[in-house]
Amino acid sequence: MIDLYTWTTPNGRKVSILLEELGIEYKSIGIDLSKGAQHQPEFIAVSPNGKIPAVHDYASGQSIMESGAIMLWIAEREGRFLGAPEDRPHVLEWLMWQMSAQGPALGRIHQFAKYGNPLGEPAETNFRKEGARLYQVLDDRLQDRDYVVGAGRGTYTIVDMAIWPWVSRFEWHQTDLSKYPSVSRWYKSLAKRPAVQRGYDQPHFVNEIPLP
Ligand SMILES: N[C@@H](CCC(=O)N[C@@H](CS)C(=O)NCC(=O)O)C(=O)O
Repeated sequence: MIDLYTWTTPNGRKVSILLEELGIEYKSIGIDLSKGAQHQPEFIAVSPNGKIPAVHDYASGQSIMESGAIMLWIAEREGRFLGAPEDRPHVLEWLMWQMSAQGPALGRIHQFAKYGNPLGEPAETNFRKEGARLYQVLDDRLQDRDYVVGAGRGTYTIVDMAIWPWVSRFEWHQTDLSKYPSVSRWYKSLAKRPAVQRGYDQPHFVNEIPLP
């Protein structure tokens, strides 16, 4: 049994999608970011950085924060969604790409494009350019594959589960997915997975998965 501390955001949904795909028993605990629940001492005890997602695992008695670390840890323990052994370097490289580049870059665009907190020029233009560049990197990678990592057309791994929830915010970062046909194909295909749909609705339903 796992407690998942989460909210209706891309980083939280990465982990709920993995738990749903694995069919592991878990309980979603909503940390309402708009009410400052992430700063409460009881949450900081689980997630010292004060951000969701975090999990507490009853089997080992351990708590862990940081979505990428949580995904690797759980997938390794279950021995699933990591691809073949030879895919390991690429699971790591694309997971780190998501954590260090795609997520933070798109999150910065949300600040001015969705929340209306102006960053001014040239910062806004530069952030938009970087977002577009990262979409193109992903589109190139997916051109002749169904999943980001793995031989041939690829294998469904935690990498897809980590990247997908950020793409699902394409309207927030004002990205026209038709400019990235391979990303669009991959995104729509994953959106049909029942586990992705259930994971998207954690810790509660907000909206249907947006489709381009
Ligand atoms: N690198 C962290 C980022 C986590 C993160 O930024 N979480 C956001 C929600 S998506 C959050 O908790 N924000 C609350 C705050 O910044 O106060 C991860 O991937 O887990």
